[in-house]
Amino acid sequence: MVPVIVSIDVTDICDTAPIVVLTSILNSEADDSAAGGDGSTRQDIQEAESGTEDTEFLLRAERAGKGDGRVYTITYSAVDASGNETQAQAVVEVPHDSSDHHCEDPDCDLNGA
Ligand SMILES: [Ca+2]
Ligand SMILES: [Ca+2]
Repeated sequence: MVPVIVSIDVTDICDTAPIVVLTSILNSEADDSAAGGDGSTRQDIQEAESGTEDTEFLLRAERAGKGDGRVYTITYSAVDASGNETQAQAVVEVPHDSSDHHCEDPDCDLNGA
């Protein structure tokens, strides 16, 4: 498992401390693919508590052998004192070919692979 620490920068004109919570972490592949090639492991996302300001969790650096790489999509939502809500996402990629792992997004600093 690879520890992931998310850095969140949230600002609001009126509210100095908007509430930020982890909404979801989605895995683009099955937890344990029937097709094999992904290690027959389950619980590929661990220690993540949705609904809380959780910025530290574990992601498994594996992907299906016949896939084109795995993507974990991490979504946070922020709500200000007026009830205005916005969401932001970050992605962690597990590329199919480990000899070519990099982040496509220049602003992305999350690459658990
Ligand atoms: Ca698995
Ligand atoms: Ca956590």
